This record gives sequence, structure tokens and C-alpha cells, in this order.
Amino acid sequence: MARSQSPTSVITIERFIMEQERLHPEATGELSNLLYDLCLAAKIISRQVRRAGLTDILGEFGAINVQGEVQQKLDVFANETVRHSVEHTGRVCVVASEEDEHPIPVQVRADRRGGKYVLLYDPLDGSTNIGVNVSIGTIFSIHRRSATKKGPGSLADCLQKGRAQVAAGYILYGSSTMLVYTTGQGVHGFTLDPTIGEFLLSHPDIRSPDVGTYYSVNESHWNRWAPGIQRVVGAFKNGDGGKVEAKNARYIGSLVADIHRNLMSGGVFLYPADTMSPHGKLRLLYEAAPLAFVVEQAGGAATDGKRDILDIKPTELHQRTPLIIGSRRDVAYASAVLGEK
Ligand code: AHM
Ligand code: MG
Repeated sequence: MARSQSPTSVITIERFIMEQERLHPEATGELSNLLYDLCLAAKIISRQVRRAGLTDILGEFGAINVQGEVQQKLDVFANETVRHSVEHTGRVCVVASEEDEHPIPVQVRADRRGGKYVLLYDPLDGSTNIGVNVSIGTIFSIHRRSATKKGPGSLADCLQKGRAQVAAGYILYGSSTMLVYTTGQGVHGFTLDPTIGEFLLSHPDIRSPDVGTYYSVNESHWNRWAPGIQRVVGAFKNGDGGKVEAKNARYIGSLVADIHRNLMSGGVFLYPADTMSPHGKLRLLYEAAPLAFVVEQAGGAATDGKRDILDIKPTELHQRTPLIIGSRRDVAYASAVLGEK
């Protein structure tokens, strides 16, 4: 729930991150600074998203706007904004994005070792929703470099299990802009106050209800699903004896928004494999794994139907995975049904 507090005793995200860092005397501050870098990117993207409708009025993307600036598609803009916010800082050794085919190693000066961290991100997920003014989001995942020791990082540094993440989160450009993140010590949500340009702590220690109110899935794919998934979704819709109560349906088709609603209100989101997408649609490294880390830290769970999402060892940067994520008991129910012979 949103905290009610004196308007003069606000907690900015900078203060919160600093206080969390003090709990770790060994911390060098680099991760905190990387999180601040992402906050800045979030504010810049949020500003641009908020003007999306106006941008359409003022000119097509790719055209010159009234300020004489070349306008970019928002997903390209978001991709570059995140990369530019981190690549000069010496904190990351490689960045990888849904928008780029290959990871981008961060070049370092000869007298420096190169950054400690790896950043994977989806700059603007659900971007097909921009044109109809529906919520969209940015998702990020941070690992320590592991395969290389110094210099620019590599693809191998990116291919780590979700369990190895040191931080993950998302920015939701919804009715308000929110940043929700975890460093493995709970999940905390901050709302951007646009009048002062600060993310303020609004949702400390978010806990996901054990049983969800909602199920969220693109049910138009029903005929393409395996019988096991049909049974699971059928149970979420109609109930299954004493095992699952019937739920209400909510599906925005914008992953961050669907996950955020379910995290706050309790629910289970499914994007299963189907005959047209045999490995599912969503990407493991910068969609499923960071959201799984957040949801698990809030008391929920995430599976591909057989394995915990956080235990999957990736073999490719843009690897896809089926995803069932949300309230702990609902995900456990799905895993039990899908695990039955
Ligand atoms: P994108 O990464 O190309 O934006 O696609 C991901 C989006 C998610 O936000 C959403 O959960 C899903 O695709 C919706 O897919 P569908 O339209 O098949 O239901
Ligand atoms: Mg995406």
C-alpha cells in the first residue's frame, strides 16, 4: 500500500539506495551508482513517453520536430538512453538489449580494468501499445561480470542464470511512472513526482499475495496450447475443486503492467509455449529472469512449467522461454499440473 507520510519527510530513491548500501560495509558504491544511472534514464524515457501523443501531432517519428531535433521511435530512443546513461561510467563491462542483436562490450581506457557489472535490458516493452496510450515499461537485470576479468565484457558474461542477478527491476510508465526494484532484500517501489523530478518511496517492501485474484493470459491462443496449459488456464477460469478458486481475468498485453498489477493485487500471468511459438514469446534474460527475481523477492514464484525461471542456464542472448509467474500458490498449482504425466 502507498505510505502516507508528511510531505516534508519524503524518502528519495537516492537516499533509500544509500541506506541499503550502508547495510553492506563491503559495498564499493558501484552498484548504487549504477542504479542511480538507471533512475536518470527512467526519468528521461518517462519524459519522452509522456509527450508521445504530442510527438505524433508535431510530426511523424523520423521527422524533424519543431525544435529542429530529429525524432526517433520511442523504443530506439529508450534503448539509446539507457545505454548512454551507463556506458561512460566505468561501472558496466557489457550491455545487452532486446533491441540489439549482439551484446555491446563497453570499451575501457588502457589504464582501467573495466566495469564490474553486466546490464541486460528491454528498453520499452509492449511498445506496440504506445500508439493507443496504454502502459508500457522498461525492464533491467544486473549481473556481476563472471566470464571475463577485465577489459570489455563478452556474451559469456551475459549468459548467467537468473539466480546470479545482483539487482533487477522495472519502470512502469502507467498512470504515474514507477520504478520497482530488488537487490535481493525485498522489493521496493518508487513513484516519480514529475514536479520535482524525483522518484519517491511509495511502496516499501512489496509482498505479493500467496493466492491471486487475477489470471492474465492471451486466451485467443487457446487452440494452440498443449492440453496441460489448457487445463491450468481452465482451472484459473473455472476453479478446480478445492485446489484452485476461479479467478477474474485481466490482460493488458503489456508485460510490465500485467506483472505490476498482479504483484500488487495478487495474480498469475502466463505466456506459455504454443504451436506457433514452441519456446514461448518472452525472452529469458531481460524479460522473464528480472521479473522472476522481483516476484520471488516479493514472495511469488516463476516457472517455465518444468523449471524455476531463475535456475535456467541461458545458451543464447535472445533465448525465449514459456513463463508462468505470480502468486506463489497459483504458480505451484500450474507446475504440479504440468509436471503430471
Ligand atoms: P515486445 O517485447 O515485442 O514488446 O513483446 C512483448 C509483449 C509483452 O509486453 C506482452 O506480455 C506480450 O508481448 C503480449 O503478447 P501477445 O500480444 O501475443 O499477447
Ligand atoms: Mg519486450
